Amino acid sequence: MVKYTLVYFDGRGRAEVSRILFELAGVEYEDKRIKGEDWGKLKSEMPFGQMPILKIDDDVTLCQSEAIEFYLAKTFGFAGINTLEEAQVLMIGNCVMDTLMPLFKMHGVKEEEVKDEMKKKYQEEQMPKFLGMLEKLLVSNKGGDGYFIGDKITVADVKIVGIFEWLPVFGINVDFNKYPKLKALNDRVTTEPKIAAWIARRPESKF
Ligand SMILES: N[C@@H](CCC(=O)N[C@@H](CS)C(=O)NCC(=O)O)C(=O)O
Repeated sequence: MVKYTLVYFDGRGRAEVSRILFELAGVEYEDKRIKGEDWGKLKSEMPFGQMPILKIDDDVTLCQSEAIEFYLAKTFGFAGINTLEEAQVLMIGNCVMDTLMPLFKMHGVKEEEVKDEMKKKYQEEQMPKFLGMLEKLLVSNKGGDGYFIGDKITVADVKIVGIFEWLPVFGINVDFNKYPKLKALNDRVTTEPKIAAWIARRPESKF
């Protein structure tokens, strides 16, 4: 049996998609959560100075959340059924990360006025545009009542849940009713029994 250790802060953040993939696959792993005060001395041990990382059998260490997610998705069968679907899975994943980039930038801004301006633009212009495009991409797969790619859940669908979870963390209000297929997909994914069980028992966290 492969030994997996996922190391991240005590939050959902960039590790949650990987955690959900472990749950979906029913594969055991260690969910190692580093306290903020311990991070300073660990940072230099990380391959790229950041988390998450995934240790595989204590031999290999992967960094970069999206590489970790794709590795797990492919290993567990949630990355599409052929090369084209794999590319489509990565495509949706990149789209999702692009929708969140302005948020991450905003987070680093110190001046409150600039931050408020960025937030307003994000909430009123950028995010609605991104969500509209994602809704269209979803609909382009057989009307959008299933999943983003093919006929079964992939990591691309799991990543959508991230949008629904990240926005409230940053105080962004978006009317998801305007994107009914996306909203229904989020509901479908979060009520999938293994995922729902994880959401119900996972540790409470601020982000
Ligand atoms: N591109 C990287 C970004 C990783 C990243 O930004 N990690 C943050 C937490 S979400 C981190 O380790 N922050 C602490 C630091 O940079 O010292 C990924 O997707 O894994």
